[in-house]
Amino acid sequence: FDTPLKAAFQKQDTAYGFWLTIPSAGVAKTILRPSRGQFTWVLIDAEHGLINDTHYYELVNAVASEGASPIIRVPWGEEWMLKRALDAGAQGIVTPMCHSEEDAKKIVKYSKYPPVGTRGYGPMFAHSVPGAIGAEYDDNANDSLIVIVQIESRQGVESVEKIAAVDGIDVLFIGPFDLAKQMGVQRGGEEHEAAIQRTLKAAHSSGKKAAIFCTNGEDADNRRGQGFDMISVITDVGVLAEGMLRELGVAKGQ
Ligand code: 3PY
Repeated sequence: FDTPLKAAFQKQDTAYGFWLTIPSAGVAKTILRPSRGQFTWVLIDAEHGLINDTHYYELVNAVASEGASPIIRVPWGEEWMLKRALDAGAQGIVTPMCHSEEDAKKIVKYSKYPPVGTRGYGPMFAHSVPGAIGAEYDDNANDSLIVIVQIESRQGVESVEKIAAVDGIDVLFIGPFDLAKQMGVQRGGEEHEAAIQRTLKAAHSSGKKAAIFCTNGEDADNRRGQGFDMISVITDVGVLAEGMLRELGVAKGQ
């Protein structure tokens, strides 16, 4: 069952998405409706921002009903957190701070139903998410859902080839902000960029996809040129603040 993100990966298309931090189906739809088809996925962020797991169901449905893949970033790679995100109908999950091969194996185990993993059964609403895996959910969840881990620490980068090789991991997602902080280096500096490039290469060498968080279109275009497969262009709050202030400046003749 090809979700929009999975289909883009199969076609080798660059999959563009954005970061949703405001718990509002209205915000998600306001962005997705006019851009229909151009954003392949939306990251529903429950690690940071205002979203918690009681918002998942409504947000997942809002995103899926506009033809994009709802991807939930859980607060941490805990089994119960992954289970609740997947049960709400997420088409993929992102877990922060994957430091090792063991971390990656644990995330795969928590994300897959037996006999592959240990995911508990109770997909409350996953069967009815529009355009998703639908009634066939139970039999196809293991193969259809996309498992994404974030590489955003020195330990993660040092183990990145082993993480990429873990069966069931689909995407390595770079968090450039945390990566810089955790490494104690400048964002955009030489060491930081080398870690990003090593992660990109490790993903592709293992036949996996590479993703990255960007803060604007120019940044995203640069990463597209480098061969990233999944790119977050900007955040909801980023656009709101920038857009409003830009127009205020115009209004003031600045
Ligand atoms: C990071 O840059 O650290 C992220 O996880 C994306 O916000």
